[in-house]
Amino acid sequence: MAATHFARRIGTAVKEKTGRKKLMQGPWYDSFMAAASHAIAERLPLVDIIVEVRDARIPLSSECKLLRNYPGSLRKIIALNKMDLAGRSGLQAWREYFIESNCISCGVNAHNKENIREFLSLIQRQVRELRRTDRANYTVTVMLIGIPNVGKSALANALHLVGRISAAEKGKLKHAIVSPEPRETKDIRSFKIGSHPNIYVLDTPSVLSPEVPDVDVLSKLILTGAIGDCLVRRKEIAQYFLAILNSTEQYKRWAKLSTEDDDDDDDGLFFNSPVECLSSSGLHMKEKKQIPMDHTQDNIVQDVRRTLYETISTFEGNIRYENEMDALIARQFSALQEAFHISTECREATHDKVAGKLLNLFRTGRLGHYILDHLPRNIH
Ligand SMILES: Nc1nc2c(ncn2[C@@H]2O[C@H](COP(=O)(O)OP(=O)(O)OP(=O)(O)O)[C@@H](O)[C@H]2O)c(=O)[nH]1
Ligand SMILES: [Mg+2]
Repeated sequence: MAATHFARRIGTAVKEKTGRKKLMQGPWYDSFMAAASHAIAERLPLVDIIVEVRDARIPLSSECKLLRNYPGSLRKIIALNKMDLAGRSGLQAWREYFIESNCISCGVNAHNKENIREFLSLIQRQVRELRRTDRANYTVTVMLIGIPNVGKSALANALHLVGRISAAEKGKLKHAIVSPEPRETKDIRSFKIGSHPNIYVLDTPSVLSPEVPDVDVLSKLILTGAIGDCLVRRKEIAQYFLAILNSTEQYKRWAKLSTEDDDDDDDGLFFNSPVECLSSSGLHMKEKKQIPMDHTQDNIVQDVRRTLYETISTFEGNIRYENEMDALIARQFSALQEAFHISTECREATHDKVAGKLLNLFRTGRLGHYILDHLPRNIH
């Protein structure tokens, strides 16, 4: 697949960087991450429930290697967060995959109140299950663990907000810092999410294996924002995204835009107004700002979608060949410059702006739903 070629380019760029600095491990694995991994690993045996938070768009690539020694058990839940960006229907097969792998999993959207209630119920069920033999009223701890930027802090806040109300908790509402940039959380912090028994959720700093993963996984981690954009030029990341988009059927859903308004957005993401969102139900201004809202005007997003549809559908080359995919992507960059109303500067600066805006639209779900990992073949 031609997207692999673009993934390889990203991998080569990262490897060149690590090679130049003579690093034996990924540049993300600094002394802080090493210390955080150590602190989390030490506490793991002491917590009652482990929630491995993964990005629903990459259910396998966002696995937290630190938890490999904690296979499926009553104690572990895999939360596929950012479900709104992956699409509910696409996640069903993954839920079945995790059931076959004896793992408890669930799709979550940290910004959706109803979803958080369901997730909290799942945690409470597991707590009850674990305590069936032990009725002592001890404090239950639930640790959220995962690679950077998967939404651990957003989930901690949301569970605290919802759980605290149902537990009639009078204590002060706490906030974990949530940010679109990876590696924001620096400490392990606890948030009360239930009473009788007292349940505390622990938000943790992100952990990523020191080994540089294969280029396929690496490029997905960069595209979804788990690894910061600074390792590779944004243009290369956007080219990789376009190669994926051009190879899928997603663009066909925008055919109507060539003639009329789009009305088939099933999760309301197009108009950038998350439905039944926690932001509209009690979050402070500070938190509202933390929900990644792309500020591109709706009519520009329409133009971008239309442009993408038209460039793909009128392209006569065979995008299975790398050079032809390259040609299509080059054409798309020029057309998108117009769609985004970017004035012409030097070519590189213009391309960088187009790339930044395009990645923002992808990462906030305004260019459709994507699950970038493939289900392992032996699973039906
Ligand atoms: N669309 C969407 N965005 C989400 C969701 N959960 C979190 N986010 C966004 O993802 C970004 C990262 O969220 P955080 O909660 O800071 O992620 P984290 O895992 O704590 O990241 P670090 O602590 O920095 O490693 C923020 O911009 C969040 O608003 C979700 O369910 N859907
Ligand atoms: Mg965090």
